[in-house]
Amino acid sequence: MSDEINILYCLNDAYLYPMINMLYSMRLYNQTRVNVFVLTTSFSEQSEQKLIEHCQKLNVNAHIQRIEFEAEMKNAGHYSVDMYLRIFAFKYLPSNIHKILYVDADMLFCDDVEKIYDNNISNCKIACVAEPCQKKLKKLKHRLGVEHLYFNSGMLLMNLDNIRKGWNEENVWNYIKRYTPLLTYPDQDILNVMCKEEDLMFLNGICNNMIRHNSLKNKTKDTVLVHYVGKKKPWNVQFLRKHERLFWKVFKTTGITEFCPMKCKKLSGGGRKTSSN
Ligand SMILES: [Mn+2]
Repeated sequence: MSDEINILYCLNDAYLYPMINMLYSMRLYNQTRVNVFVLTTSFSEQSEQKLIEHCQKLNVNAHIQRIEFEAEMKNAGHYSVDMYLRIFAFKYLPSNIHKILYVDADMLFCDDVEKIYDNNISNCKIACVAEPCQKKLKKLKHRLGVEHLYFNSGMLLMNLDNIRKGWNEENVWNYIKRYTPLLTYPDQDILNVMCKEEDLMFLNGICNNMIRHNSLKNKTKDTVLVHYVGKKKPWNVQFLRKHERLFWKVFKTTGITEFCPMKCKKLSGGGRKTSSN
């Protein structure tokens, strides 16, 4: 068991409510001291207030850090620059933070966060979950020269000390500049390129159970973290599948009334670029 848990989000206003909901889901299974760090380029005052208010209710310490981050990088589709911030976590987070769990905001806890957090990562930089279909990624991996299992970057348990020893800002930028023309999933590809086999520890798929709205797959019973991958999220689909109904079941407990599926549908249809893939 840990004395305290550090959790990192990198996002913008569009993912405020899913993130708050995720913290509520975390508290259903865990009462340990939690520090939540938010790295953002564009969080509004209003979002900040809202987040702090809910973190107080949940007994979570919130640290919001606004980052000036102008990058000449591929900013494709529904991706935002905020998601790149996770790669620079080692630089922006205080040096007394040694271990942190980065999570996308399009996820929900279905079990105790410590089942992920308590993994011993002293000998690696990042613990993560491999994408379930490596065959489909063969070409992409070949193009990028990735030899290890291609991992999903939605959940990254980071050993920040080991990362600080191995990476620096300049070499990350060099990777980004060099690989930008080849990227499909921008920040995820970069992380896969930067990490070598020995930097990684692969965790069980239940630690990042990726489910697409259109797939027939369902959440496995022992899932710790469900990940709503793809563009269709529980808040912008017309019909909810079983694992998506879970999102709204938890949401009812937040007491938030200003976020509903229809409103969000408008929001995501407005051309706004959001974080999290
Ligand atoms: Mn995601």
